[in-house]
Amino acid sequence: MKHFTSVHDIGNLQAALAEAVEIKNDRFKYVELGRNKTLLMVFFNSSLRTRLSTQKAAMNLGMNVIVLDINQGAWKLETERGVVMDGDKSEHILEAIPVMGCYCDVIGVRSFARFESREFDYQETILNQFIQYSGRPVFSMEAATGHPLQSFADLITIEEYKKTARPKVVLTWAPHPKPLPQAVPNSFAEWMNAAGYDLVITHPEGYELDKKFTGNAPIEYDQMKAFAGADFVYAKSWAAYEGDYGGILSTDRSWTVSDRQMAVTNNAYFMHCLPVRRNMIVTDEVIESPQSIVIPEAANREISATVVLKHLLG
Ligand code: AN0
Ligand code: CP
Repeated sequence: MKHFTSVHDIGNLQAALAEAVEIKNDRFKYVELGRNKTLLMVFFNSSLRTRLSTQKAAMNLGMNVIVLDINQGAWKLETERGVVMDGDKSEHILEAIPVMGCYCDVIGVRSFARFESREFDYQETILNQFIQYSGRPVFSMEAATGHPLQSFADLITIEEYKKTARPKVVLTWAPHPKPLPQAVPNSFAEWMNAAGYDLVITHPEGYELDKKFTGNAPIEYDQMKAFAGADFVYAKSWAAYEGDYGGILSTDRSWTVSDRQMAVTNNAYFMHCLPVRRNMIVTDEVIESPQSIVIPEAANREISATVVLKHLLG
């Protein structure tokens, strides 16, 4: 695997899941693979899980790790070509990226959607610049349109908890005070489709995601109908993709996942990528219930990252 930016890069999904089980049974099995190899993690945005789980994954493989927070101590980077750099940005990303590539063997990049231009975000301009100019294998730690390390961990988690071969998985929008990227729901839909699960997406009208990711997954605008018989509920807030790109179209708190909706499911497990705002996305009762698997889901980030780094090293 040269780069890891979507489900298409992981190859056979069943083989990848088998590797996840192998790693989970013995996380240090490939500790020699990364000896004297260096991972550089570049963060343009905040992180708790991705930072810790990816560093742990690299340590599982015997790698050295460098973390760069672009917004804390690095030079402010210009990302557009052709700009007269007479403002507050001291360095251009077109020099910064190849320089970063000099000091490492693999690069992870976190660069969220900016919501300034749908084209800029959906072309994955920043991530692709790393791929083009770093000379290193690059992986997404959540880029503008996808968060594949999260979705891979989500898939591993569902495989661990599912009681039927093809569970009903409901991706539900939920309200949030800030406009959030579509990266997590995009990737989640893509991975669930690839796994062949019965995926249903529910959100208020106007929140349709890019079909490139959701494919043929049905959209049910009635959240209660969507939840009926669900085996897994995956909550996430996102801003509009169509029309008012990056806009908040609804603040309707009846979409907050509560016991009311969970009652019509097939005793569904509750999932969320975290960080989650309680009583906006999900009530205290649901996230604290025995059906909430958000912590094992987060724990599996170490496993998905270990499998992906192993591929990038191999
Ligand atoms: C980010 C998002 O919604 O994409 C990261 C989630 C992993 N969440 C926030 O910014 C709150
Ligand atoms: N789920 C996830 O990617 O969390 P962080 O933003 O804390 O890394």
